[in-house]
Amino acid sequence: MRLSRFFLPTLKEVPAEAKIASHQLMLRAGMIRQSSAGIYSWLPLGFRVLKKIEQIVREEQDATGFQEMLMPTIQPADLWRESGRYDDYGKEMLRITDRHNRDMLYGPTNEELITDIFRRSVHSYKDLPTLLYHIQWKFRDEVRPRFGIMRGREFLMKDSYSFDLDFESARRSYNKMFVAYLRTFARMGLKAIPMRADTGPIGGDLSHEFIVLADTGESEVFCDAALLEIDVLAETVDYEDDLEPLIERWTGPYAAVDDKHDPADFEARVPEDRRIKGRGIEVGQVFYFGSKYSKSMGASVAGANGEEVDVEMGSYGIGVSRLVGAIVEASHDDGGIIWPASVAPFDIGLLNLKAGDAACDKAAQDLYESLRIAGLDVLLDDTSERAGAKFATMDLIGLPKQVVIGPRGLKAGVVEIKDRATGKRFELSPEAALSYLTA
Ligand code: P5A
Repeated sequence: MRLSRFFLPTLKEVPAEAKIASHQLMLRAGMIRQSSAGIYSWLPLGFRVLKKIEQIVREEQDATGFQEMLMPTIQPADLWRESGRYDDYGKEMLRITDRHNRDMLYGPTNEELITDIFRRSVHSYKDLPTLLYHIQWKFRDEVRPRFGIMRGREFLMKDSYSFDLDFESARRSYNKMFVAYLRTFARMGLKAIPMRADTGPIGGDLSHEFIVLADTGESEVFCDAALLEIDVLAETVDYEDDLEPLIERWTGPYAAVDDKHDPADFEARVPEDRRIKGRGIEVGQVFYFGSKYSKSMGASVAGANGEEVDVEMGSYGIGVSRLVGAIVEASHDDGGIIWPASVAPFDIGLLNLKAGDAACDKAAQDLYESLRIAGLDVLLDDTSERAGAKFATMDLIGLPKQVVIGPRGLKAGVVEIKDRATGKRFELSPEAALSYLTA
């Protein structure tokens, strides 16, 4: 992509309405624009990151045996009357009346809709477990939408649902998802801490929130530093044998607690030099709620002996759009965003410091083509801005690697490579730069 044609409306000033770094940087980097309170448009740079995150989430769901589908944003109120949540949900639910005067709503979550699909199609224990998910926009009329897309009213969620025959297999589904979440966040360069949680309006009696440490986060977390040392991506998980010990490591003696639980207990069991107390952002939450919805909505199957059994359910959410903000919050400096490579909107920013100069244009064009042929996503700054402005923009939008091509370097036969995260710079010949970047 050429920067001269890329829609990237960056801002020089820090927007006054943005109180935290991620919101400021996402506005300044031309990633999002507010359309009304808590409702945002995703501009091309932001949309690229959102899609990258969504894809990582999708891959880990698929690998865990959940199947992707797509449910609508608009739901009939009657289903929510069946579960009893239509009145419970209160003002947070956006209620809509269609032209036939039917009560509809913009879904804040999908337990009712998925249970309706399930009960109409699955009738035998032989079809369990049924494991489904979708990635769809939700609407919650939050009292205080704030921090940009972090607490929006419209937001993108991945929500999964499991239907099992009994408690044991339902717990297995829960545990599998638990590990999938650890892997998902680790792939985005995040250390997410699972914490026992209240179930709120979703209901049920077992729940964990996944919290990313950040000073501006809304949740309080106490955790053992030993948890952050575990490398979940290096763990090989054989679901049958390794799941329980792995879960035990995260939820057992090292487990995090929040202020609703017992900080004294935390101090009793975690040595002082390993105590992490801080704030964090909730990027996901998992729930086991047994037969809460299956009972009220009549989702049962015939068991092995022919008796009708209410199915055991769980639901599992990830804030896909919130994750964009959480990653920026966790990874930035004074110059701007520092994208982990796995979610970066482009792999490489290629700066032509003297667009219009024949040698610079040719060197930039050649390297651009070669990198693209090697499968890398490159943003080529071919504009005639001054060098200082080009550097500032590249730092702001945070691409992991920068390659700088200028007339002086070219005379010496080199280009400069800069690593955005470490700030380290070094020079290489264009050919060596190509092999370095494609290695
Ligand atoms: C689990 C999936 C649920 O709704 N039902 C289906 C369950 N859980 S949840 O915790 O309420 O939401 C899941 C994740 O969505 C993100 N989230 C938000 N993101 C941005 N703005 C909001 N207003 C918002 N509300 C929830 C969070 O990451 C949450 O963990």
